[in-house]
Amino acid sequence: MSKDKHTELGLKEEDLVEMYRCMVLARLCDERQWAFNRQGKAPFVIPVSGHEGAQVGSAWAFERSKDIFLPYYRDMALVLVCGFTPKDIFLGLFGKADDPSSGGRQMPAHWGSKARNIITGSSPIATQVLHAAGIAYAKKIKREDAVVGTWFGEGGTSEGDWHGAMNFAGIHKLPLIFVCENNQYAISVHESMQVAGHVHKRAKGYGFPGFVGDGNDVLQSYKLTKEAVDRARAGEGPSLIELRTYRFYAHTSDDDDRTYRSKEEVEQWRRKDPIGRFERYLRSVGIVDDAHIEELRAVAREAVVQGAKEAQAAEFPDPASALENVYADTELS
Ligand SMILES: Cc1ncc(C[n+]2csc(CCOP(=O)(O)OP(=O)(O)O)c2C)c(N)n1
Ligand SMILES: [Mg+2]
Repeated sequence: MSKDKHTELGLKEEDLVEMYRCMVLARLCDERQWAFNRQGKAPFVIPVSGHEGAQVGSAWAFERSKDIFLPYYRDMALVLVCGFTPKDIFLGLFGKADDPSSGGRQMPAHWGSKARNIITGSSPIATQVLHAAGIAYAKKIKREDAVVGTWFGEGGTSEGDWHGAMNFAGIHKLPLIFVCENNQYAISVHESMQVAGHVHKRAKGYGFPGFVGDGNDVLQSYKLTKEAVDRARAGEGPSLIELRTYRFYAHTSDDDDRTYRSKEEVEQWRRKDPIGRFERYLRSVGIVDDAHIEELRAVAREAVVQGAKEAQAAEFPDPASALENVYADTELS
């Protein structure tokens, strides 16, 4: 009898259930944050829905205790894998004092957490990719057993920073994995007007391998990334993984996607929902049934409702502390 797909990948039942839980949590947090935005309670939302398979699959390939994560703003499901809780997500959304990313100083979705090896990013796209190359270089020089992962959209690959990091990684054979969540749009700009050729093929020009996979298939996203992480840990250098996916909502709460894509196109991609697909796989191998799915979803819903409630009740930062961790402490004469 042939083995199940996940067994071949070395994933246990507990892994799959936890991966599914993170995907569902991200989706529910996303829906909740949109509701807060529409109620006027959250000024700015960056949605994750549609990207959960690519994010959870790729993040799962890393070792959370020692590897380093440099995500971009859309990576809510990724940071949930790294240990963020729904409460953490909402603390950031509301800019509360206990927001783990910046204590309410950054825009929402600029993820960071020293305790979870997540390096906070800046708003200019692809800057985190350069930071990742620098960190991977330091890890290599210090001979530390750590692989660095950085995530970005296909729009980010048009930036000079991205190419500089790719070149540097290729020269120094860095333990660095570049993960592109290609959702085919950079705000309103379609991939056809953004990317000449194909993202994954660019790796060859920098002397290391590039791969493309279905980002709405969490297990395929895991497989490609895990193979890349294993190569990096064995000293074989960087890889570029392009995961093809789609975002279900507008770019942010400040965008109106009806002006550049059709309802039919969105509907067509919703039918390839990574959560539904994973659920069907889990059922097909007998890991979950209707009752189990309902129970998992109910627990996730409760965690989101409770996390949002606690974050709403939490304190804002003290205005007197506004400059803390923003500027260095200097003596004013
Ligand atoms: C250097 C820079 N240019 C422009 C912007 C404005 N901007 C923010 S997100 C974005 C689109 C990025 O698209 P992509 O990299 O494909 O990621 P996605 O949002 O689709 O996940 C742009 C142009 C920016 N933040 N930084
Ligand atoms: Mg994009």
